[in-house]
Amino acid sequence: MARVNDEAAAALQEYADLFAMTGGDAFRVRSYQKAAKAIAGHPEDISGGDVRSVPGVGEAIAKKIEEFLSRGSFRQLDELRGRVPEGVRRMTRIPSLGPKKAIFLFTELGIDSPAALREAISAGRLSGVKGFGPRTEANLLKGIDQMEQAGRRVHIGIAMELAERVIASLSGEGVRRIAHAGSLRRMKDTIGDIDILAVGPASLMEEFRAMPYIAEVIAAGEKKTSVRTTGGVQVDLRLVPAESWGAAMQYFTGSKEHNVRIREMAVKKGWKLSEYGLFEGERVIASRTEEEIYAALGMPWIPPTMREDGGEVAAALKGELPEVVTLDDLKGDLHTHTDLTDGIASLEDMVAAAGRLGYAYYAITDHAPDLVMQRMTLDKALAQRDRVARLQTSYPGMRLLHGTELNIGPDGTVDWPVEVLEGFDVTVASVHSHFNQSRAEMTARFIAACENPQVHIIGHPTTRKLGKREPVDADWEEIFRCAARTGTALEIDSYPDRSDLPAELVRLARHHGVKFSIDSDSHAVPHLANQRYGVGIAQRAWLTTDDVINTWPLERLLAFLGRGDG
Ligand code: DGT
Ligand code: CA
Ligand code: CA
Ligand code: ZN
Repeated sequence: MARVNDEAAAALQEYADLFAMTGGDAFRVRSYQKAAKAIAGHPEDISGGDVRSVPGVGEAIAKKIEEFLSRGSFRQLDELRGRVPEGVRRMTRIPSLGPKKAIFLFTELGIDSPAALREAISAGRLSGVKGFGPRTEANLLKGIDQMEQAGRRVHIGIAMELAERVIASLSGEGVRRIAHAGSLRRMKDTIGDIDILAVGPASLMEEFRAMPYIAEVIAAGEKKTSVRTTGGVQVDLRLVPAESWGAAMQYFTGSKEHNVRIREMAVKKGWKLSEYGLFEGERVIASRTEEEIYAALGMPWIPPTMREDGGEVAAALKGELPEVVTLDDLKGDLHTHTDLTDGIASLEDMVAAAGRLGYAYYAITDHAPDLVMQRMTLDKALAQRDRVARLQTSYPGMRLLHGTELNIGPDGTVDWPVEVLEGFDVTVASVHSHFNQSRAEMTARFIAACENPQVHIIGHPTTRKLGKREPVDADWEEIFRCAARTGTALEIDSYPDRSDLPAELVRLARHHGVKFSIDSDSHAVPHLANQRYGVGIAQRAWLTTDDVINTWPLERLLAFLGRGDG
């Protein structure tokens, strides 16, 4: 994935925020935001070509980006950064506090950071200030807590891209092995710090400390160096002896609870297990590969995603580890968008990218009319269906499915009538508003959606956004029972800040007999690759191909969707 695009997009987005905060013209703010989105989603590296070829990037924005590419910032951004302190910018990331209010608090009351805002609220300095009633104050305090918690962990998308960048930057001559371990290898949806192991020369540590992405060296030793990156994430790099590679990977992959369980077994045999190997006294029993270590303890190799002390060791000892679903097993994607609604790539570009992934089927599911911002109409949907049919002739090996992402209203109804819905090959129905309904109302809402025969998949079910929005409150077991009974699949939305359903709920749902769809929810070409995160969730929940409808051959999938003869 094009890293420089993300950085340029982030700078432009920051500029848009600052521009809005300082009273800039709303139309121009929109155009910066749109260009930032387009640059982030652009499949080619913008440093290689002309940024003017990105849709939505005109001359003025192109100049800013070119300056950014040459020196890491641009004049107008520097100027606004000078006017708005860093702490005030962090205040805008408090959920429920917009840029306008943040700048108001700064200019009127001198509040210049989230911590200062918390103090001001506690000291009652905001009482009587227009627009800041007791309820708003309570929401702000909650938002500050949420932000601080989120600041300590990052979602897997950020961590994985950073780990790949670090590994690429260190993979020079003399480095014989380098890989990530820890919670990232176990594919947890949030990551505390990134653990990287390497076999290489001692000079690698020095090289690492000099990398441009490093903001602070926390600890520098011969065996381990810990740093904080410019993005605020901690990375631990460990040099390990070549002959201990397997033992080190096993140890530092964790989880701690899984390792405790494994070590107990070694102890029972009178052996010792450490990051250097499995030993009987001084004698090495196994150390080079993870496979040898697990084998010596009487088990097959356990996939990292299952190493959570959730029964995997007992299952492995009995030879009953399930064969969990892998990325290669996916035959298609059932939830994707185009520029007809809020995607940024055309239908043709999205389908071409799906074709390159070798999919057997691919669904286009733009939003239905309820989300008024998207300006969808039946005419547009039908015109898109014609385009899909024409495009199909160019993809003999990949079945294009014309679908839609429906909006589940507060009462559980969806935004097109039955006769329209029958015309789609596949429908995903999701909640996009009214997140604060009571548990009973929310449960009834999902159950109504599942009971609708024209709803095939419930999209991003909890609607959480990591670090931004809590999951909705609902009786999930009740909903899972209903989904199993009605043959409604639940989505594993692979977009990393959603990661929704989360693994614990997937595991619970599976016990009720629910089927799942691992979808990318792509809004741009590079997002298609996010499927790997959804597969991580599925593995953490022990799903096999039988549980995941988009690993099935086309015929079986169509039968499940009630579109069998199509
Ligand atoms: P995180 O960073 O909070 O997302 O989670 P992890 O699992 O990456 O935890 P971390 O970075 O503290 O340690 C990486 C792995 O190293 C951990 O999963 C297991 C192993 N490890 C670290 N400290 C200990 C320990 O004191 N005992 C054992 N058995 N294993 C440890
Ligand atoms: Ca870690
Ligand atoms: Ca660590
Ligand atoms: Zn959605």
